Amino acid sequence: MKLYWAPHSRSRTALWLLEEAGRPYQRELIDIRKGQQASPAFRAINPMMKVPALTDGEAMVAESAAICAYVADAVPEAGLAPAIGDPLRGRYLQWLAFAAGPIEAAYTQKFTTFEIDPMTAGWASFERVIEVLIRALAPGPWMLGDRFSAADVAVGSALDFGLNVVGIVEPHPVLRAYVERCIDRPAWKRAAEIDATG
Ligand SMILES: N[C@@H](CCC(=O)N[C@@H](CS)C(=O)NCC(=O)O)C(=O)O
Repeated sequence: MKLYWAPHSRSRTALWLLEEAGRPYQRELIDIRKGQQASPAFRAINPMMKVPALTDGEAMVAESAAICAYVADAVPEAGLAPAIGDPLRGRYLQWLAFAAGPIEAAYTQKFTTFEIDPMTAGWASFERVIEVLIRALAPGPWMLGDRFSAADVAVGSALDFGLNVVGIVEPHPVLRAYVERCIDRPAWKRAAEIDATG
């Protein structure tokens, strides 16, 4: 597998997942500050011209949550995804999609402060998204209870960003403790080191 990435970007989520998976992978830097995401070669991999993106032989996948799902399924021995048929698979897919959809949209609403009827907005509201996460994480330690999964990589990355990077999420004790558990994982630390040093 090869990860196309840029430091200090959403690539961190994919890096963390690949480090959790533990299978050797290659990295190719796409310098988004120099516009390399617009090259024809990279556009063929991700027409959105955004990192991260991943190739695996002839397979191509972009979007952080999809990369999490792809790698978790590709490396089953890492135990990052409940198997098809496992009842936990439902909530697992839900939280992966929740990171990509409602959390991203809620953050955008918070940044830009636009008003929208919660019944119309697919994410309802920033407040409801955060409340749902607090309730889901209260039993802990992970989104699926005792079981760590790729959904934690997607949700944990988003919550770290909201709490620690931009500070738009209030430091509720449940959320803070969850992010601390994420940050404490060896794979997180390796990803952070790669992100910092290239
Ligand atoms: N929905 C995408 C968003 C990826 C994204 O926005 N990447 C940013 C960096 S954080 C990027 O590549 N920006 C470069 C550009 O838009 O030119 C995902 O979750 O992977």
